[in-house]
Amino acid sequence: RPTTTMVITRACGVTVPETVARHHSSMLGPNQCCSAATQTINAPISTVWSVLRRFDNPQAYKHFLKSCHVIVGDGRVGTLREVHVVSGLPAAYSTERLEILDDESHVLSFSVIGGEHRLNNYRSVTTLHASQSGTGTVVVESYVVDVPHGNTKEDTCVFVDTIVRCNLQSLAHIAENMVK
Ligand code: A9S
Repeated sequence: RPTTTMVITRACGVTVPETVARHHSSMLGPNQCCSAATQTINAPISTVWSVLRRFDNPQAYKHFLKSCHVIVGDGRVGTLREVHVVSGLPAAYSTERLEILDDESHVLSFSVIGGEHRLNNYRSVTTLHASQSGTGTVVVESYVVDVPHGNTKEDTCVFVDTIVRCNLQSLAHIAENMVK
């Protein structure tokens, strides 16, 4: 009986272990787009996870957010938060629901359920993996979102990819500073 099943599958443009691939694959509607980003971090999974898992404190690493208030819930699945956005973005606030929080597999997912912005039905999944060297972390974040009226899939992915990449770079800096 094999002890490891590290089968690698492509999901939404990135290669991830089969154990989490299903989380990164979702059905796309006709007017939706999806993409994914990865980030290597020189810090253990436990350190990265300790920052990522805090659904009540996304502004710790998401610099486009200026505040977050939990509306209902205690940080488990179903918790709702309202995040307010810094000025300069085509958005004011967003209401978001925690969909998955798996402390064993290191999977977090949230969906956007309302607010004042253009990213309707946004849903992302973030998973953590051991890096090749074994001492670091690889983060994979994929998302699906409706293409806003008047925009193309390409425009939408460029906009969202920019935000996601900024967030992952910031997560890397914070986690790396925690282990220095
Ligand atoms: O928060 C995330 O993890 C990712 C994204 C893409 C968040 C986007 C955002 O919060 C803004 C930053 C405000 C940009 C939403 C929901 C809409 C925006 O227009």
